Amino acid sequence: MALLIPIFGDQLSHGLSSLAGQDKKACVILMAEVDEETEYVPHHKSKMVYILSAMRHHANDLRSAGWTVDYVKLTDAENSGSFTGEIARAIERHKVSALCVTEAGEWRVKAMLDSWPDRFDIPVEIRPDDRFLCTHAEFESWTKDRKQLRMEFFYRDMRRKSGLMMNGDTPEGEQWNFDAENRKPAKRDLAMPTPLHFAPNAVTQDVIQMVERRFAGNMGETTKFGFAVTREDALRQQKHFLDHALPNFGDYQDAMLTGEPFLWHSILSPYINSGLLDPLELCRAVEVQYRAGKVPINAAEGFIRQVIGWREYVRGIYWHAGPEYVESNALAATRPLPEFYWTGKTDMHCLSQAIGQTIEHSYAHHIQRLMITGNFALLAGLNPKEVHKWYLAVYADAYEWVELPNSLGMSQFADGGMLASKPYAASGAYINRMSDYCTHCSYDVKQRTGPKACPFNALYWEFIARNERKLRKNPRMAMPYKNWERMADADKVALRAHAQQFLEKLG
Ligand code: FAD
Ligand code: DLZ
Ligand code: SF4
Repeated sequence: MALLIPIFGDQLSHGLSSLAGQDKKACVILMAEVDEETEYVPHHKSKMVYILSAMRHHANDLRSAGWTVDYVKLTDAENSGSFTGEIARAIERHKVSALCVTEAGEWRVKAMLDSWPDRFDIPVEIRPDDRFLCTHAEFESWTKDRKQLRMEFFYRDMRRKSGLMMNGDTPEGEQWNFDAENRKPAKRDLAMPTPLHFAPNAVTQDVIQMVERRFAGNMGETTKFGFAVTREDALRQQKHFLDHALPNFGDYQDAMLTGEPFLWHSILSPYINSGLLDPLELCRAVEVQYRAGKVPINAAEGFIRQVIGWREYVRGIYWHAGPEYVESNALAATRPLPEFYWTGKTDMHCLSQAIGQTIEHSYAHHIQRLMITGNFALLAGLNPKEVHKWYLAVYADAYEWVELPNSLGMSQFADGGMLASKPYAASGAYINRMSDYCTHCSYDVKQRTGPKACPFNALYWEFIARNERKLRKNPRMAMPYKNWERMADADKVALRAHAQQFLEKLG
């Protein structure tokens, strides 16, 4: 009689809680490629290649470490297409007496796990996922008696808890946050590191062929596929980032440049989220670089803030908000997602750059996601659920727990401000300040109306006017509303008419 341990595609960690303390000889690990997971959104081809190849490599690593692994491929003739179906088949194959699993990463899969004790009539142990710094109970207790759930205060608690960049009770540099030093626009003459490219081996080639055959219509290219698919290679990219990109990460975190998809970002999120890299180990390595005088404080603190601050905070919000969070639509936005989100074919250069590199690499950095594709969707009033599904589909690092609060909450303000204190809405001026996109665009960022006017400008004012009733009282929106009120009526009419004409053409 065996203990069955199912491991999902975002649980590729040797220290996974469901494996801790188990007698390897008495266990069978089950890993399964299933339609249910490959089809809940039309995943980018590279995202699928990454996850399925990393799963296959992880299964081999576990076998080398002495575990018995039963691995079901998507193309196996008997594959039932669902996790639950595969558990049922494995119970038959291995005479299973009990199940042990690490908790699910999202509501959909949690509901499935919760149904297993009744469905299979054997003991099912669900263990907490201890790859996060903040437990569910800690986050819930942090939310108690707070009117607003703001990341900054949560982040300070995580600094105290982890001891990262702390000297006793005092933050390193006597300041919690060096955000103001993270906003330099980048110049083209700076030498930029490129992330390591890992040439696909035979296992990855097999997955590429299968994905190209089975998901021919999905977004993306696999010809340039170069993600790491093992922990060993992910650690190589981690070291490469620490040595070459981290020193400038702080300064240029918000910058964007034509033809430069990566700048000084780490490109580590796919590895952290699937479990190949340990986020705390990574943050400790960042602090070592800082203490050794190799990177400035705005880089080290800025990076650690993203991981133990934002990443942990959005996970907390996801579980706190509940399964109905996905239905939020505080600004009642209903416009369908334009076709160019899938093709990149638009004459707005900033959008064609951000979407084009997404098609090519299944990657865009934070400011591109927030202030280009996200900002446009917000200003144009695109349906937030469609926007959410797009982000979930197209990025190699996308799992619902991390993607949903970022897209629906932070970027679309669809939760009415549970996550962000104000909408991240901006006109072309912001994009022009933080990038060189406008100098390569057929639109003129300085014009607000007329055939050459940058669409973001009129759309911005249309957004302000359209949502006045909902946003006017937000103290952080006082300035834009003051500016709107000061504007001459004729200008207001012209701006709104221009935006509406543009939106009509959008479909
Ligand atoms: P870096 O810029 O090098 O940052 C370092 C690390 O910090 C990242 O690897 C990531 O683990 C963490 N991080 C930074 N910002 C965030 C954040 N806001 N939330 C959570 N973690 C963060 N991140 C995902 O991991 N998966 C997603 O599906 C995802 N969807 C997003 C959707 C939208 C609309 C927005 C605005 C942001 C989204 N993010 C998501 C957050 C962020 O854009 C990515 O984590 C980051 O771009 C990943 O690239 P990187 O590893 O080079 O990050
Ligand atoms: C994203 C993804 C894909 C495309 N395919 C699989 C799969 O076939 N098998 C699997 O175990 N996991 C896959 N994943 C990742 C899962 O969607 C993720 O692990 C679950 O949503 C659990 O949160
Ligand atoms: Fe984007 Fe407007 Fe700049 Fe063109 S001019 S790149 S549309 S912000």
